[in-house]
Amino acid sequence: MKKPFYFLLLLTAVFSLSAFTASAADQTSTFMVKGSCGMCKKKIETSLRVKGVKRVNWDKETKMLTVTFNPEHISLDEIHHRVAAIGYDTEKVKAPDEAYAKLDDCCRYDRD
Ligand SMILES: [Cu+2]
Repeated sequence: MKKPFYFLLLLTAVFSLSAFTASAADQTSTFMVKGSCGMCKKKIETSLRVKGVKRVNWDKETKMLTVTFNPEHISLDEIHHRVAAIGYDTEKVKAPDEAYAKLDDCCRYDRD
């Protein structure tokens, strides 16, 4: 009569442990992304609505992007490239000139 109870307890322990390790795999990274307005914020954050990205926030004032992701699904490098692909320079990856040229006037941030 006690056996099934212990088995259930063990099962619960195993499940909660695996849930814990899954979330422990997530990484959070903060880096600079150039941009200017609220529309930039929307576009930058939308470009990262992909599998593996759990949370994303770009701060218009500080130009810092904070992203929480699961490296098993997406790499930090890929995250930089996704943002650069739509016209925004990141700390590591410069946006292609064609993508920058396509930005609306209000989104044209100062480029070095
Ligand atoms: Cu903008």
